[in-house]
Amino acid sequence: MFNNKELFKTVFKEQLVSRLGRSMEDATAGDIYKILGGLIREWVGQEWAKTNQNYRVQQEKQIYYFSIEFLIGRLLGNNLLNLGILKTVQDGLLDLGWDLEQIEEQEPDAGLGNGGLGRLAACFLDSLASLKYPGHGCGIRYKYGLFEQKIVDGDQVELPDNWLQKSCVWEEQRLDERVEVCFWGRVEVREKNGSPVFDTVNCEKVWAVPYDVPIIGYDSSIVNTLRLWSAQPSIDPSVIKSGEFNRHDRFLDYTRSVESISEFLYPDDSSYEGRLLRLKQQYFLCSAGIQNILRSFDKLELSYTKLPDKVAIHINDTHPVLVIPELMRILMDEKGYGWDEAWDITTRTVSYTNHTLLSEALETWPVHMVRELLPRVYMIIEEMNKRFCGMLLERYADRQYLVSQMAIIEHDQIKMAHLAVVGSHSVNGVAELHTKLLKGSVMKPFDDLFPERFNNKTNGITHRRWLMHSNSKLSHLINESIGTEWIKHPQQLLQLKSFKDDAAFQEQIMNIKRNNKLRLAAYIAQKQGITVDPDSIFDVQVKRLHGYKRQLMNILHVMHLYNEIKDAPTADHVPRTFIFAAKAAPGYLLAKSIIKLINVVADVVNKDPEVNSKLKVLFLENYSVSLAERIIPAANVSEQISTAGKEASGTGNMKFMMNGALTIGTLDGANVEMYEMLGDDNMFLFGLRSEEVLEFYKHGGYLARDVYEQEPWIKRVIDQLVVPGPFCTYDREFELIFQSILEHNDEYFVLYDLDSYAKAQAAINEAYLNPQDWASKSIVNIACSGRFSSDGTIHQYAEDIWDIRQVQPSNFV
Ligand code: 26V
Repeated sequence: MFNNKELFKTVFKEQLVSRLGRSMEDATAGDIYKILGGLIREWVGQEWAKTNQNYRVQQEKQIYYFSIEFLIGRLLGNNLLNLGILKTVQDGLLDLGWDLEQIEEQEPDAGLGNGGLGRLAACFLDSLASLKYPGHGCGIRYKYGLFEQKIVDGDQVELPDNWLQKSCVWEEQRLDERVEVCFWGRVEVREKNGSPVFDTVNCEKVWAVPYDVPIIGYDSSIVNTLRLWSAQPSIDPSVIKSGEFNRHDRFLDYTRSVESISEFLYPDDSSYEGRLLRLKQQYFLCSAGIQNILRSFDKLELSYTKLPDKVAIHINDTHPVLVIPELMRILMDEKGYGWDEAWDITTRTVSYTNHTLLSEALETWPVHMVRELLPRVYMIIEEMNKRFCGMLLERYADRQYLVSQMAIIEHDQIKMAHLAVVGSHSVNGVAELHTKLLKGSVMKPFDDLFPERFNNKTNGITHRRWLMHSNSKLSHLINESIGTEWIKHPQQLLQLKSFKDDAAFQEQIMNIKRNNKLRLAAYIAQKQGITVDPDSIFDVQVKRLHGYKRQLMNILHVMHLYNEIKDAPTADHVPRTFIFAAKAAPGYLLAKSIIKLINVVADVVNKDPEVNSKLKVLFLENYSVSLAERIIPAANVSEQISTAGKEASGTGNMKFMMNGALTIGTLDGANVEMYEMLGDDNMFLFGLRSEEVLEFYKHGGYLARDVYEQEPWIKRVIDQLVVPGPFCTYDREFELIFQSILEHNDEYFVLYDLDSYAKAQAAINEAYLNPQDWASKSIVNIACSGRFSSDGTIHQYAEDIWDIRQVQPSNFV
């Protein structure tokens, strides 16, 4: 059935009629998508059941990856690819008059994430299943994903992302596996056999209902599970009896407040209520997930002291860090363990990844909020803090300042990263530089105390989605040249290096790139009515909008190019198309202002006949996984230009590299490791190094105003932000940006690095003028990208942190 086109067509047509009451002639693209999705779900059902049954029977150790974000994007194409039936289905549909790509477009993007952190979780799930590791995701089934972005008059407008509107073909609701999560209430202490017992009474109960999404491995016969929890009202019969909900409006209030828990990803946290809701979400995820894990573990009928032998729990950043006190609570209050034993079990089970050093992104929660919402959990955190500080006091009698510096609770705030480090057995950074900085700065005293806990796991991306699926032509060319080994062993891509000077291969690579550019150009023409030159350099910066990522530096440089062309319209210029896509956090005004600036510059540049054959600027709205899949294969240049030391790793950098784009970048995050492989011949480095940035932060010595005064072209573009002219329609239009540079002294060193950035851009123009040489660099990039497959990363997590093993489906019962 899986690989027989004729059979596929017959079954497909039957299903269309029986399920939708439609004939092939009357079917819409939406119908085709629905039937195809349903068929795949049905086909994987058996393997899904088999995988789960075998995990249980063989008592394999399982890893549960807890994350507040899972940016999985669309699943149809990837599922077909991983099942090995992409071609059969593609051809079958073509016979029936449908183009698979068009059908894939019917699927809403599951945008349950914001950026790299959520996409990493999704890539990891793909690698776990493909490498036959027993690993599952645990997240929240947000009714609305990250907002849908529209650009109206150059401004970002946020609309709700109602991705579930048309129902999701992949998910399976498992009502029978729901669990109850408790909020509020009061803790009562009683004595039992001489020991205190803690009961939380009068709490508000909420059902956590799981929705399971199958995670299909590539040619692995493994189907793991992404379990997403949805909040639903739970009405305790005793509450109904006492007349609590006699009033209809109170019942509605309760229902509303419960449903809001899984309504939005990142609810607005500018108010107290918003902050509280985020905390509720985090505990909801942790409590539901832990209860679920323990319920599965109970089936093994083992002592809980064996939990770390059978279960690994990983927390993706600190959002799910309440798994630590929650596991402690259940082990002590419900399973009867004492503190020390519960602590040993918990810390041996949990591991943690840090994803940022930015102090504003390190989470803290006010004591009073946690104490009220989660009284028993708070008691446990307080006890953790007391014991930890006691230990520190003994150890650092001579350096008491370390105690307050390292405490979990300080100034009535709970520091979630400290809780995570103290309550887990492994803490990892996501690129070598990031881990080094983590150990040397933010976490220095913790690294001194627990050196064995800290380790590095450089991020990775799944080459199945980011090369095989999104750039199938390139993938096929690779197969033709080095065979298909690389698919299971992506490091084998290195063999491509031997083709770097092969003229025929170079031409094929360039042809594929040009086709991808044409495809993107068609999309741009359709969306914005703008024609772009496929022979111009496609220079791309797509990622969250943030000061440290320095989209501002990029657009200031574009303004400079515009000025240069206007000054000398007949001079030679290598044509460039600058492409941006980015969402800004709704409350981040500076970021929104940068989006506006990009759009204003785009409008001016694209409409100016003197300029627009040499320069084009595009801002593509609503950046998402599927848009990334369209843009990245078409890029010639990848902009990875963060202030050194700020980007923990970056994963977009790896995706571009894998698709043959050349990077212009700083020595930041995983760029450093890319550079180690690529060298100066195949990458365009510029700007401050992280040590230099650190030095400036520590000792000062940088004045943005000096650069502004001393470099005329820089002064000119900065002035253009506020003085009416081509980019500024009214006086001081971009004052916020202007001030961030000159009044707040350019926190991210945009002006400092601008000149060296411009020089690196000029070097790119030079290189592009030699197509053979450019193709050769592009080939080396693709060849070296296998190192950044998430398969390698997952093997390292499995061996060094989780201690899990690959299963053999051939041994399955
Ligand atoms: C969060 C926030 C929230 C408050 C305002 C400022 C701010 C800035 C950054 C963040 C990021 C939180 C964590 C995160 O998403 N880190 C990203 O994780 C990726 C996967 O490890 C990594 O590649 C990116 O470099 C890192 O930024």
